[in-house]
Amino acid sequence: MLIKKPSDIKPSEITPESVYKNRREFMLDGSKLLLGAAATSALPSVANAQNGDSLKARAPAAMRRSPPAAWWANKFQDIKPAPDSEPFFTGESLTPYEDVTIYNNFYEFGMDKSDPATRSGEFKTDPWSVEITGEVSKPGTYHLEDILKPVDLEERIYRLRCVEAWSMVIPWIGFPLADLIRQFEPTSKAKFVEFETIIDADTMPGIRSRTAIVSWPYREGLRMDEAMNPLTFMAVGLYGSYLPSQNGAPMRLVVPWKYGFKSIKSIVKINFRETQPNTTWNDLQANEYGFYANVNPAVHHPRWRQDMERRLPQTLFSRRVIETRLFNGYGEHVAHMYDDMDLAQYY
Ligand SMILES: Nc1nc2c(c(=O)[nH]1)N[C@H]1C(S)=C(S)[C@@H](COP(=O)(O)O)O[C@H]1N2
Ligand SMILES: [Mo]
Repeated sequence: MLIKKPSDIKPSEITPESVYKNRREFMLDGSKLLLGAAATSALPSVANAQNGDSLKARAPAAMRRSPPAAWWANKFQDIKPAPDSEPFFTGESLTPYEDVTIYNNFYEFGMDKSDPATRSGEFKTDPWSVEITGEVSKPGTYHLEDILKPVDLEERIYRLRCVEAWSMVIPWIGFPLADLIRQFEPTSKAKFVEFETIIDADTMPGIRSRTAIVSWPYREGLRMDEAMNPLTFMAVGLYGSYLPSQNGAPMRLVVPWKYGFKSIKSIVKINFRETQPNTTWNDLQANEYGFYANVNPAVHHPRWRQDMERRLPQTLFSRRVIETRLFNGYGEHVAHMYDDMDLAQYY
């Protein structure tokens, strides 16, 4: 996001024609994607999935993904479907599976939108452990299986708004971050939570790249009340099945009222601290990317309009540009956390 001047932004990021073309290219060259032929051939049924469909009705193609390890299959047998009211559901139509899993930002795999899908085939998500450190009574290194044991999986349909002015509607599978945090019993000194993404140079070509702009690991953070908010979600799946690598497998954060860069992927470390952590994009360019990063049409960004967004998918025939809402439309549930803050100063 950072180093691209407007003149560097690829047409694929701004024109509906190119978005459409990229999708066609993918469909014709599905072999490059490790999704496999089965998933590709079943895409149309998923692309037509509607918000009101049952979880199973949405899932057929995604369901053909094989689990990262055997124990995942059990965990995914019992998923509570999304309710039919806000904020855990939205009446807007879903962004098709193919767009959600091909148009990605995951710089560890490269900077082009299609890189995460085409270059993550070697990425290993099992075994996976998460290190819990800092202000908690139960620090340690935990297997993901053990972290997931006590949590109940549910589906949530959320809007995702990237600071680059595009947005999607995604049916996630996961559990509230609060359910994970409580397991480790934070102390009264825990005022912030810091997250880190894995660094695996062997399987992440973006990390080996000499032109990478991020100093790894990718880091993000939340204030404790934000982390405990019922909307803050840890996703381990989407469209009824296991999370594809390009979307942050095996476990990634989803904070629907903040710009997408807060929703850190493939988490291996969670640190509880008294002070506000440094975060990747804020370190790189503080005037463009704040720590809070609440979606806010009134806070200007030097390179992308923040009062409008392109809702994906777009085709040659429909360029869906809609108004961006304060807190991405979730204000009723989150605005109270910022009552005494100037949102223009703490952007
Ligand atoms: N580790 C890591 N997490 C990341 C990113 C990244 O480059 N690396 N990109 C962020 C950005 S800018 C966005 S918009 C979302 C995109 O999530 P998606 O590809 O699942 O739609 O992931 C976020 N999480
Ligand atoms: Mo983003």
